[in-house]
Amino acid sequence: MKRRFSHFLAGLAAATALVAAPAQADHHGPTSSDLMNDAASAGDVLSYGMGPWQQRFSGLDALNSDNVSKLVPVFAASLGGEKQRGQEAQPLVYDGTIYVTGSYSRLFAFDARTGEKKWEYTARLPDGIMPCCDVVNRGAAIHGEKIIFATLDARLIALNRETGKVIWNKKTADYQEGYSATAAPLIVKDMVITGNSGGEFGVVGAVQARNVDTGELVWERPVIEGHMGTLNGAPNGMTGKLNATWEGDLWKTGGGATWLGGTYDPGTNLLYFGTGNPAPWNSHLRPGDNLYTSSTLAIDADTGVIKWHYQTTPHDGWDFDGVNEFIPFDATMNGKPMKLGAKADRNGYFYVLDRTNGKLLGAHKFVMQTTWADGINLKTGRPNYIGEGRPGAPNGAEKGKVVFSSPSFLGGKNWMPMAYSQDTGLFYIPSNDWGMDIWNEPIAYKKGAAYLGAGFTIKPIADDHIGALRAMDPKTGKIVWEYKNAAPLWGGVLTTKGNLVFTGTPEGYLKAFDAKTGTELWKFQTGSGVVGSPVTWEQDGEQYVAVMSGWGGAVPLWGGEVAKTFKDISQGGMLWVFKLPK
Ligand SMILES: [Ca+2]
Ligand SMILES: [Ca+2]
Repeated sequence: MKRRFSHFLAGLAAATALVAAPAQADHHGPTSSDLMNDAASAGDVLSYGMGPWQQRFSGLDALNSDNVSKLVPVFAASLGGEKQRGQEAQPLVYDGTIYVTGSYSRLFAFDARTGEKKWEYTARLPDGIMPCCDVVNRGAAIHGEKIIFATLDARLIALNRETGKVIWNKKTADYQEGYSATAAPLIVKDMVITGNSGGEFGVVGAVQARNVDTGELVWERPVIEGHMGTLNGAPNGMTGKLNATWEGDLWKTGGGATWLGGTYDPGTNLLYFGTGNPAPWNSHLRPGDNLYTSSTLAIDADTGVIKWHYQTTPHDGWDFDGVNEFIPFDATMNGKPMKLGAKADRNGYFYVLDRTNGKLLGAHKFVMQTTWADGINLKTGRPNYIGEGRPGAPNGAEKGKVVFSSPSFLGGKNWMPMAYSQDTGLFYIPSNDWGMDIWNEPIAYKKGAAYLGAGFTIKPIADDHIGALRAMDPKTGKIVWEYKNAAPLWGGVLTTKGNLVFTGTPEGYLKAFDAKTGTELWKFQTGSGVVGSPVTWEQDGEQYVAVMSGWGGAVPLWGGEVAKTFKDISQGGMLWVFKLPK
């Protein structure tokens, strides 16, 4: 009853919550309808992104811009061992327990009041795993008595959330072909929905829906045209049209990894998944738009059928990928209330679409520089490409013409999720200003080997910053405020009704900003770089904030000159929890 009582305390959607949660829910754990209600239930954090829209907005305001300067730690809990590296997870909070995934495919349960460890699960990983961009994991999903997470060898594992014992353990793809998995699963209608990683190895991006109780496959939708989908074990139609935008057999190793997972809109019953780069990176080897890479796909949650697509970077030649999260929001545009969705793409543009049909309504640059395109044509939906911005074709064994490109392939924004405030109507985008020298090389596909056909060196483009947290007005495309950070930002964002925006920095700080003005109001040094996503909830009548600390991710591995500048940041692996003093 405690959890439901907190609905009343928060004064949020109390009636809906009582109807949605059956009497036995407290005993067995959250139901699918509890998960749909996660944004309104202030006493827990049940899902990645805090609700199916993943706006990362909390209606709590006990902690606010007037008192956040007094915020202090309650406890810190170590993930221990020698396994550190990037800690990109978002914590979940339910029934007095904080669940957090760690690097190297680990899952921990901590007492939410004391920080004491309840249990720990470490997946046994084979030697040959091929994660491109650090041994990270971004979070788990709760359903009933289960907690579910993906592992670096491309498996999904469901554990009993009280004991940490395995309930089911399923292979989703073959890690020896280059598949891996790092995203938090999404639970919709008693199905666990996941994407896959491995776009640098010529895998085929796909979305899978599995029965949450058994782990059995319900449907699968490959995202590269020519491949067949399945539903309940039977063929369910080809994705796109064979060879329409791919030549020959290239679609068989076409990439498009759906490595970040997706969002869900109960109103339209659509899943929104971003798809990654076409493979190989060398675009001269694969003429055409290469659908559906570097796109947002709207997928029917019941059948896995693609309802619409919008491709942000047709014929991607820079690993701009396009996997970034698509966040549903409702707003009035041109005098009309509309069902919208927004995406801050790695290519440096912020897109606003009609989420019912994929129609492009706005596209705005959110970074300092885009050398590859001079705007997006709102009529055709296509970028105005700058010809000299594309790296040249190799000449025989010689590498092609080197071009300077901005953003770098690590993106105007990478995996780290933005937040949307229903109060300010602004998106808070964790972005980066940087470029790269990039060139193409010959390459042939070889199973389980890197399939790039390109080389690169990442470089700064500004004297005073790489990272920039930007408040974007989705109606006008105006940057309302920005906070500049020396190191590249690589952590998620949280915003609250208390007029607050939280995010972490590689320099080790968790910071709080005024949501309207961007004034920095509070910071705390966590001892290692913060690349996780903060959350907030209400517990025992007080508002808590939690975040993971632990520097890593793609920047230290692939960041070139930028990585050298920040090589002295200490590693870590710590859950930090904060509240106001009594
Ligand atoms: Ca909640
Ligand atoms: Ca990629």
